[in-house]
Amino acid sequence: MKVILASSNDHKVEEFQVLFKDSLEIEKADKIEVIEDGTSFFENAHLKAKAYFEKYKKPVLSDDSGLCLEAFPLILGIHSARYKPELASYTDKCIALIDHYKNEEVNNFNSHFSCVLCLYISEKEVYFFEGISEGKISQTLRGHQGFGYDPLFIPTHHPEQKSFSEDSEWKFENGHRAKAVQELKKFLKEARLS
Ligand code: ITT
Repeated sequence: MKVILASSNDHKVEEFQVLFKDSLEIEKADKIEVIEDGTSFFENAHLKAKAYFEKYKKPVLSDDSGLCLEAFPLILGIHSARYKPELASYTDKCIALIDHYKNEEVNNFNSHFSCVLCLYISEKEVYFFEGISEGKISQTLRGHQGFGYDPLFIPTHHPEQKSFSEDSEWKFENGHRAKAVQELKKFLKEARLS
């Protein structure tokens, strides 16, 4: 099956191209500005997929994702892309987050990444798949691979406790996006759509 990827984040596109190597054919589309005012990753993934479907009238795959902090549930989560817009780079945003933990004297570094995919085949065929990575927020920036908040995130199950940015290969195979994609692939196989 061929799907339009409803994302303007090149890093996500790159992960999807690897993850769907032998199942879905991913087509990039011109960016559509979507107001992500849903109250969950599911609602925002749905809003993005619907907007692209209405324009292109073809099956669409969207991704809404983010980093959820146990100690500060309102800071990132579904707002992850909009944290401190005055800071130009994700390096600066990550440093600001580390400082936030220090300033608030909070030692609960538990967190998780969530990724929700929405496969919008038609108005009546809309499916969701979720993947979660559990981990901790690092107190220093670690590594140079990946994107976004990867340098801050140490996944619980990494055998050497490397951050996503120190081992993006591990992330590609075991991360939240990979898990959501596995669910989607299972669905495609069962529905004989792959
Ligand atoms: P699209 O909506 O066009 O797909 P976006 O970057 O705006 O692109 P989101 O609305 O889903 O995507 O924002 C999620 C933000 O959370 C994203 O910009 C990153 O900063 C962060 N994020 C999501 N997944 C991540 C990952 O795997 N690693 C690091 N940061 C991630």
